[in-house]
Amino acid sequence: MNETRHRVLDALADGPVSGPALADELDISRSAVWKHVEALREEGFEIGSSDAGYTLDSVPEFGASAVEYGLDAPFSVEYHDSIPSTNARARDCAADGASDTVVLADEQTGGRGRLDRDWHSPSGGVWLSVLFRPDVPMAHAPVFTLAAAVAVTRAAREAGVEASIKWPNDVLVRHGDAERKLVGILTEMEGEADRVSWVVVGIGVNANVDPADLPAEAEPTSLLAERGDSVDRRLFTQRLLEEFDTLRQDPANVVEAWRESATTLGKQVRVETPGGTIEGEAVDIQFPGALVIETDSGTEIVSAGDCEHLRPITE
Ligand code: BT5
Repeated sequence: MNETRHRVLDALADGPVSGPALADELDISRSAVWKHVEALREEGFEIGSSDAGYTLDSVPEFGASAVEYGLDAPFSVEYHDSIPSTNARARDCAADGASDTVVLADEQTGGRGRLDRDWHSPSGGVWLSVLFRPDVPMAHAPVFTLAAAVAVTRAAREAGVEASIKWPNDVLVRHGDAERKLVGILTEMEGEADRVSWVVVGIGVNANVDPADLPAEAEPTSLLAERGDSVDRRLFTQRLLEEFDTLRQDPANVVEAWRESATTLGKQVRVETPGGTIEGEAVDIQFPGALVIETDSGTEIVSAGDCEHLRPITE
């Protein structure tokens, strides 16, 4: 949304405000005011007009302007009702030179997980990718995956869902011994060794989605299923982006924040890494995201892999 339209919205929210007063305040013509008001109505804002002037009566449920309006983070949002993959689109935006851009969709038709796996993304989810250009070496980029996991966990908890993180990138909800997957995160990046050019953090949240519409073998859950009613996706997305914005500015503190939200530490784990399977107790996490595992034959430090929490062996 452009700057003037933002200011029109802010003035309407404090309204009623008359067209001429708005034109004066923003130093634009009356017909420009009218055009902004019409454009906002087209985007789903309900704007009333009476003798007293314009008033903002309601904000659209979801979409680019809905998320940008009232967002306390410097992202511009691009929204699609349906798109193959928000990560693919964000990578194209990166190639065009963009930054601090969020690509958001209601539905993805070709959503991707890690290792080219499918990510099911029916209508009703929060499928988004954040494109930004942090001033860090490539080796530090995994910290942004952790930051995204912390941000989405905090937003889920605020929405009343007791989520926690499984190393490195899954956000789960526990049901007794079972852990159900609520969120998946896929980070992609490009750059030179000493400096990242761009990072795309893709976050897929099963928000207002029926878990029956997701692959059963993944043992999925959703905010809808956990809460018993649908979540306000606009507010949820805003909280997620605001938390992520704060965390990305302070990479050194992300690991500590991650520890507070994670369930992996202290657990017996089995991690499938590119170099083989490692089993043992997960004892710590190290910047920018490596897991420290005590195995029978010593300490292993793992920077990537698929992690399974093992049940404790009872004698
Ligand atoms: C992930 O991969 O968990 C990363 C998923 C990232 C998705 C986001 S959505 C926005 C952005 N745009 C994209 O195209 N991608 C990102 P991984 O750890 O590899 O898990 C993939 C596995 O999770 C699949 O093989 C399924 O078993 C399972 N799965 C697929 N869809 C799921 C869903 N909606 N909920 C829970 N599990 C799912």
